[in-house]
Amino acid sequence: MLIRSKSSNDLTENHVTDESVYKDRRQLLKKMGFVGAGALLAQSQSQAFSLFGDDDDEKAFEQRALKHTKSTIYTTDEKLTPEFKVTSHNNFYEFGTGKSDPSSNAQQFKVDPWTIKIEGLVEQPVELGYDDLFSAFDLEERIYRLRCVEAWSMVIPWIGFPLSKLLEKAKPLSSAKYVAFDTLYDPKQMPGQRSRFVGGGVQYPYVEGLTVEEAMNPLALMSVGLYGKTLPPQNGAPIRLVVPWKYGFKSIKSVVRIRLVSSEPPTTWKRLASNEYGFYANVNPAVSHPRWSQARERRITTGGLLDRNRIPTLPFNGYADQVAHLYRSLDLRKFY
Ligand SMILES: Nc1nc2c(c(=O)[nH]1)N[C@H]1C(S)=C(S)[C@@H](COP(=O)(O)O)O[C@H]1N2
Ligand SMILES: [Mo]
Repeated sequence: MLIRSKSSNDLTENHVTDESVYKDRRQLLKKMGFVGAGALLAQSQSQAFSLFGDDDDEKAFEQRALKHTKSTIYTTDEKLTPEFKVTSHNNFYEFGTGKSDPSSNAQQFKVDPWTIKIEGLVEQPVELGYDDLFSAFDLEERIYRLRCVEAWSMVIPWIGFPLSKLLEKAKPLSSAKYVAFDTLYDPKQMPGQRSRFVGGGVQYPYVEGLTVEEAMNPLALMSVGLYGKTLPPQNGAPIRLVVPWKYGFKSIKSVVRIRLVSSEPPTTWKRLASNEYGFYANVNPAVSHPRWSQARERRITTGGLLDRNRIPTLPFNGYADQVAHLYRSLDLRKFY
């Protein structure tokens, strides 16, 4: 089948844990020769990158309301992370490595027209255009926890459709064992892709992957919106993956290509530091990152100065009932 149609101040976030983790990541990149010493001294990332444009007077990206139903299954009673926090505290290295860089540098990002292709080991390659993203599938709101490997977390009302529905359209062959995802590569629009300094030394495009069984799990979501509206660019507009039982870096943003493949595809953070970030990256309080514990997390609930809500991290980020069976034969210390 072929479907074709056409700033906040980040300082309040620099609490002790986050800051040490952040510095650790920067130290790693520095060791690898990607970041100059000057960058480590920079107090504020947004200041450091203000040379990429003073967009205060430029028009902000416009979101539009999305028709959707609310899932009664994929929900939680936990307090939602406020929308302003979900859209201003981001990791999207294509727009800079500071938490407030994506929201300040991505406002001019063009998401329409957009094409996402599903190809590789499939019977029927599929291509969706921008409008298809919102009309080809029923859209559902799901409230998921998002647990970053840096030990902070949010509770986010996403809107989207199951990844399985998209893959089924393409009819994967039985030889397909993995699913590979690519983010857009467009250095003209993404300052991080033009410079190692801005992009944290990541080899672009950002790539991610899942096993076919993981991709077919009902929890795996293709998100096209949050808080009732289309995604803002900093959250991965116009379409991104959300795999809530894995560390946040698996939830790849602004996806343009999905490929069914026969062997484990490269993934961005594993490629950068395979001893620290694995292919599976399931949230696991029992397996520490080599440089910090994963036993607890800072849940962002108000986004205010006193938002110091530290809670235990749950195996598979609290989704063990739905996904633990996928890993019964795997040693999760080895396959981290
Ligand atoms: N293309 C791309 N996708 C990405 C990232 C990135 O830098 N580039 N960062 C990841 C990380 S580390 C996290 S925690 C989540 C953050 O998603 P959010 O900003 O919507 O909360 O996006 C993930 N997806
Ligand atoms: Mo993350």
